[in-house]
Amino acid sequence: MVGTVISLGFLLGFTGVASAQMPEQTNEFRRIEQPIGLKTAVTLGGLGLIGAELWWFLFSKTRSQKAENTHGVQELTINVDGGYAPDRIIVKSGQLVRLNFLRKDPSSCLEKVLIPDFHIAQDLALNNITPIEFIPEKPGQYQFTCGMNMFRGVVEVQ
Ligand SMILES: [Cu+2]
Repeated sequence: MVGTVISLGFLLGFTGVASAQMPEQTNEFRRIEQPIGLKTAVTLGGLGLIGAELWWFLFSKTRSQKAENTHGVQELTINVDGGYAPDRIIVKSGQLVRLNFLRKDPSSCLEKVLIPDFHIAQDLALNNITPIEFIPEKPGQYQFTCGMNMFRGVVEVQ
């Protein structure tokens, strides 16, 4: 669904820019001059959509979230469904972290999660929560990945 909206946005974006510029490039189109305001609006609209597009691909997929601290445990649920959401987890050093991996994706790609820096390699049960605990001693960025290193997330220790 989201993918469809994105590609539609792309299409509209490029068509918008292309059609707005066409009258300047070919003689046959000169006669049906559109008001400059409309051309500008269409061009800007197109560029805006392309911009939104880029933003989506570059930034929106990184969803960062701070782990909730309850009774000395920094806890957070991570949805495992075509990737990890959130995929940037912010925690404090020197305190137990519990990441609750809720795996909804049946693909074997995501059946395992690895956090090499903490020597963790854990199988995730489908449609279940698998808690993973560790204590990050030093601030830094610690990557976690699926078994094949295709999907990634980061634990940012502050
Ligand atoms: Cu994988």
